[in-house]
Amino acid sequence: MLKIYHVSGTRSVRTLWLVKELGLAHETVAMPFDHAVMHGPDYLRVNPLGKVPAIDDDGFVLTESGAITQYLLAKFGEGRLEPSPRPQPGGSEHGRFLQWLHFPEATMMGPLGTLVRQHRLPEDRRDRATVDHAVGKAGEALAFCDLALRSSDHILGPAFTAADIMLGYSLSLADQLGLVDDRHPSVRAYLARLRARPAFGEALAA
Ligand SMILES: N[C@@H](CCC(=O)N[C@@H](CS)C(=O)NCC(=O)O)C(=O)O
Repeated sequence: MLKIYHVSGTRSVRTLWLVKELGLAHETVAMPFDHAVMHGPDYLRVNPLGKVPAIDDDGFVLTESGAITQYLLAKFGEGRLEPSPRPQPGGSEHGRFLQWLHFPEATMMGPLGTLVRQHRLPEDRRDRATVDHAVGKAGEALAFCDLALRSSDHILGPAFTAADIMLGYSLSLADQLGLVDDRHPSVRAYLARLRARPAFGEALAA
């Protein structure tokens, strides 16, 4: 049975959302967002970095939400949640799919993570220059997404794909941080479309 190590509200939402969209049988191993648990001996045996998500697929352990997404699609997807026709590795459609699978983690989550950490600090301990820089970088990423979403319902066209799962989690976090506003009408409409998907709601509630 595919095991998914999950902490509510974190990047493991992406993995739960994906398996729910694909209808894959799985067991969710839920943990609290507690350093003592995530960096305790039991979980460090699964992921020596103490981070989620991690999956255990019949003894094969894999980390990194983007890699997990590609692995599960390749193993169980049969072309579902990929652009159609299924893009050939080495072709431009595949390249564009990879760009939008990885941009959300590689470019967006850095500044968003900085802002989450700064917001957790008492106001007098926040570093204004760090916050301003992260808000600026997140703003650039949001403007890029808004432009890309102006002409289509989903990030790669009319159809929902796994790239929307990777991106939707990051944009939802940006929204929680108050960064999505009137400058991002296409992102707002896109988030409303994604939030209407039962699998996203279930993953967020888990
Ligand atoms: N690039 C990794 C990042 C994983 C990550 O940083 N996860 C956070 C939760 S959103 C975490 O486990 N933090 C706990 C820690 O670093 O101790 C991925 O996409 O899976």
